[in-house]
Amino acid sequence: MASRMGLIGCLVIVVALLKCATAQTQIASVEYEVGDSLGWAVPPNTSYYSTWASTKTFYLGDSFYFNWPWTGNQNVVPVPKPYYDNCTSGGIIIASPVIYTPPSTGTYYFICIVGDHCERGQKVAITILPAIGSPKSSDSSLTVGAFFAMLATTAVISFLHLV
Ligand SMILES: [Cu+2]
Repeated sequence: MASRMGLIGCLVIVVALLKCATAQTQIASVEYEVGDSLGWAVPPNTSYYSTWASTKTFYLGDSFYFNWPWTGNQNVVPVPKPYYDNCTSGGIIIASPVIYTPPSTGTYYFICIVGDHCERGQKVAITILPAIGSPKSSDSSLTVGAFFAMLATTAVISFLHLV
């Protein structure tokens, strides 16, 4: 009875280690609120959103919450760079607070085309880098996890030889 409990204990450890190895390969995505506490609004200065973006590093899988619950008169328009640079109206207006998850790496541009909001700095450029846990790092973490799982399996086998 005692030996059987020991075997179960070892199997639990093996399963836990394998789960740990799998978890390490998953990408930890972050949801950002664009503009932090200001949300998506006409900012106090024209460099507000570029400063906001420059203080962070964004990875594939991250999402962006454009939040303006307290004032209704905003919108989000994904635009190409020339539109962003010149505050050109055009493209598809996303009219309500939205969470956007860029589908690939690269730079995404968003502006608000209500009145002169874009000219007053309500625009943001978001550069998305390849996800953390790219093949190199996930391979090494998987190897570490797999090594410990193998070690635990060896312990189970040794244990079985003892009984
Ligand atoms: Cu606006």
